[in-house]
Amino acid sequence: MDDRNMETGSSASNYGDNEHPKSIIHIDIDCFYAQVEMLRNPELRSVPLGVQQKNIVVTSNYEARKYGVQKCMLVTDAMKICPSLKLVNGEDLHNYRTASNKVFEVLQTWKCQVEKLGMDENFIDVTKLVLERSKSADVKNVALSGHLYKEPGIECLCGCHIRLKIASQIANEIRQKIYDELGLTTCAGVAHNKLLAKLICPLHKPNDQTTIFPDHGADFMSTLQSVRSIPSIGSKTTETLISHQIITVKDLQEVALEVLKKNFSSDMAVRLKHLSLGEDNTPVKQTGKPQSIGLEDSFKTVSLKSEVEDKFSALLQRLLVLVREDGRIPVSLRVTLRKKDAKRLSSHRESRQCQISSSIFTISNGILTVTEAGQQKLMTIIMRLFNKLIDLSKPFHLTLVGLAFTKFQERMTGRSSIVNYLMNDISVQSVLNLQNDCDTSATSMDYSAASPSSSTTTDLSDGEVEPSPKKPKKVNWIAKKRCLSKEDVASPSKLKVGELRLNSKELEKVSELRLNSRDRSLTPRASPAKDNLSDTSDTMKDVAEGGNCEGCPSYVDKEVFSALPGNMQQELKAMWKNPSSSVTRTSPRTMNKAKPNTLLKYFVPHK
Ligand code: DCP
Ligand code: MG
Ligand code: MG
Repeated sequence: MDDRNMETGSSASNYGDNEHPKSIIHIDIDCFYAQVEMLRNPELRSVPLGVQQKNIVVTSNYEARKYGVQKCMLVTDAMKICPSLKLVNGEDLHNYRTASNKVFEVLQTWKCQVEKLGMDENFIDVTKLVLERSKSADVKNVALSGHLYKEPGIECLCGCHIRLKIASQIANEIRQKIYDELGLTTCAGVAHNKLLAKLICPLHKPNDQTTIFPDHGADFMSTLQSVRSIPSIGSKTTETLISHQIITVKDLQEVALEVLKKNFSSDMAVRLKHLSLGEDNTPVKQTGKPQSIGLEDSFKTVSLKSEVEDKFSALLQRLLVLVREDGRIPVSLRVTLRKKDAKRLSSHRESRQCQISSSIFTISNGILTVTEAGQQKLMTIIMRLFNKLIDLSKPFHLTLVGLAFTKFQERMTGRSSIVNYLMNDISVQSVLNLQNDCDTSATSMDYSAASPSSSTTTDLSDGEVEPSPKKPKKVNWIAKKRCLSKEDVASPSKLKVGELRLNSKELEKVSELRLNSRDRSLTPRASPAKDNLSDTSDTMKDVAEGGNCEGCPSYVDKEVFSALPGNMQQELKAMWKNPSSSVTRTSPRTMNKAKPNTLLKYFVPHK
């Protein structure tokens, strides 16, 4: 990276100075919650509508916006400026989440990388599609769809103007399809990177789209009034920048890199500079299941432990609904607080998390459930974490509490581990993720930082995607070893990988059947649920009792385990007893060199 380039405002190589090969579309649904409500009740279409959460109008339809009803306005203020405002309660997010998932499904049909950002936004990398079309279309005469931020002075030599025009056509098709299939109107931004695509998107609202060419990136960025408008610049960075009188994006463009380096790491300083100039090289990362599922509740002030407990209890109830919809078993819980602090310019959250035993959750008729006792157990864990964050011997004042399940049961060892094939629910997850093929090596920009905080927010931050499993032979092998009942036949563990590559609907069905079969094969757990506030995983220690599966972790399918050769059973038990010396950490490469008489000889390493 050449610092001189940064200071003169020109970009450096890997941010793509003269070459702008990518075509990125950002889609944002218009007045999202309000549109969902209007679809449910078409009478609301013609009236000014506000969606209320607590005492805030979290969004309003465009009819209400004509009166000046803005997002996140107090209900009292909104009613003052628009007495005819119709309010609907938007605290149950279920319908919004369903609509959000449907939009994501539509976007997937373009066979491009799609990254979900919050509930109503998505990035689509249409680079390949644009290249394909540019071969067949009369590219020179291709027309731009929608608005252009600014007419170009000269054509960019890399040909990006034509490519972005093609991308704008694709954006229009995407928006049309979302409307035709779901009845939702959207806005789109088209650019050569995610940063500009997102920021240009709301330029013409609603139901419209805008394209920006790379040469106008820095110019457009200089119009942004606050550095906070830049996604990935969070509250802390904003505070630091403001304290150095860097308030607008233009300020950030103009400040010397050396000044930034005094206050941030060198990498961060350079990145801030690039962002201010509209340069961003983060990839569109295919979204899989959310990395965490959480809820927050904010309020004026809470100073009593009993009140905090009530807040957490209410959040937990709602969170358990979300987790049930998700279907994965959580193994880690995070508690977040925001302490009242008049001195700080912006909010500041503190969190503590711990592992939780998967045995708190049970699967009943294919549905993830938590018993009354399990819920109490979770509340005990939550309050224990709370006690770690707050010194109860002194008064405290909180303005926000949050709860999130941050990790889910997943394959616990290397790809080649036999453990993977013994885990009932895990195989379901792996099958469901066969279609997710993402580049986990690249770091993604944290666009969520730009989202305003609300009275109640849903943290469905996407990110980590499980690696696709590659285990046809072993899956089949285990299947043969099992004595199957008739209804077990649809279980994915008995299908060849070819059969596992199903469409999403079929996958859902398979998942259901799999969960049912898991339900049948799991023994009741004798050991009480336990949580572990330390860093070590207790999931491995979560031991089920009884039969010849004694000593196996509870996620192991007993039926499968008992079908294994004796020495393999022994080896697995030894491995579970002492995970640190586990053969499962063996890399696929070294597996060939495994000693005779280890369980590894039963398996063919992955290629
Ligand atoms: N939302 C929320 N709390 C906030 C901001 C938004 O609960 N502080 C919810 C309500 C919105 C949805 O998220 O409908 C999407 O947020 P947007 O910022 O995209 O706002 P809208 O989609 O409502 O309006 P726009 O047409 O401006 O995109
Ligand atoms: Mg929106
Ligand atoms: Mg949005």
